[in-house]
Amino acid sequence: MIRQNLVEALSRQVNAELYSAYLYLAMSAWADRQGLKGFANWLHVQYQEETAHGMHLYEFILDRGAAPEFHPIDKPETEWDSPLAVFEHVARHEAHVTDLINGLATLAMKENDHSMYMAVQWYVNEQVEEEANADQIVQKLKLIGDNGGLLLTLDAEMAARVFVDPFAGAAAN
Ligand code: OFO
Repeated sequence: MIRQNLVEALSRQVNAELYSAYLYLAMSAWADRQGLKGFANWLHVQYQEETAHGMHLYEFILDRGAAPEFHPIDKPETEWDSPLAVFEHVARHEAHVTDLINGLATLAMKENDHSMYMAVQWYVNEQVEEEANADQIVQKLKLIGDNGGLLLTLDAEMAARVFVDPFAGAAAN
């Protein structure tokens, strides 16, 4: 049986992942309204990924025989000054999520819950990729500067991203 403080911490992380999904959806809508359909696509795929991250933890709680908690999802920001401002926000946000994930791993270890610790390790690795992706796009946007042609080239590149369920075929934990 999983301890209640761990159920609470995992439920908070489900909420944080669903907030991430909502934030990326708001960013996707912003990009769409700027005519940057490729950025909108990339951010929409990220919205789908974050939803999968949240649901995987939610299913883990259920698999451990506990009741997930439901908290309100915060309203995300909806306006940014530029694609660079969007991705600087993404980079800050993912660094924050990494802190949350590390906190969960530390808690699981402290409570001697190896199953939760193992489940959280997937997220530890995923955050390395999440932060690297954001930093890479920030770097590209800084190099592009005010060059509209290069921005459209990057937009076309971002249009190619497709959603692949990160947990397809995997057991819930
Ligand atoms: Fe769930 O990885 Fe981003 O936030």
